[in-house]
Amino acid sequence: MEKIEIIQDDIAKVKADAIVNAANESLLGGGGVDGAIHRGAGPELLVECRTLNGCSTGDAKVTKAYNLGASWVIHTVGPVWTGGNKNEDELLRSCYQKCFQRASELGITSIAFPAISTGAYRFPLERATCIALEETIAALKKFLKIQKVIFVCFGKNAFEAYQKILTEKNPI
Ligand code: AR6
Repeated sequence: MEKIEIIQDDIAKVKADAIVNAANESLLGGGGVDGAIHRGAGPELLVECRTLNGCSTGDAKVTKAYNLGASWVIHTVGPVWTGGNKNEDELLRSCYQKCFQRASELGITSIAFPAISTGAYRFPLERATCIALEETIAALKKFLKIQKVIFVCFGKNAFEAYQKILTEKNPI
């Protein structure tokens, strides 16, 4: 799976056609990835976000990326982890599916993801990473135009979890 790259960085610094934002349903900004993306993009991003009427959990909406090193931001809203009985797995799966669908509609070739829901929303990291990689492997078979998927990890823990699980899902 040479189309999948795992790096340790700040997602707001990554160059890709689209950067995925781990947003909330208001789409009006927040902390973590959302804060870094809004700071990096500049205030025009919030102006555009205000026109979108929010976003449901598990869905994804597109804006321009303004001052970021990307053409587009795909805002998705991950589920808040409340123990696993509130459809959290399927909602997180849906985030990745919708992001790839939007990427395909945009006709882009590269996309960078953060570890959606694993920060403020407390989704267990390894469980979320399995979902992220399963959906990515499926999407790369479906959307042949996408050449590069970059997972941007914040810290060594996430980086090592992604590397381990990618090797398990794709043993060669
Ligand atoms: N670059 C890459 N990864 C990051 C960065 C960064 N700059 N900052 C944090 N992470 P989170 P969520 C990692 O909380 O769990 C916001 O307030 C972080 O270590 O950004 O989906 C929104 O507005 C974690 O592994 O997103 C929502 O209200 C992962 O990115 C809420 O947080 C996601 O952490 C969404 O929570």
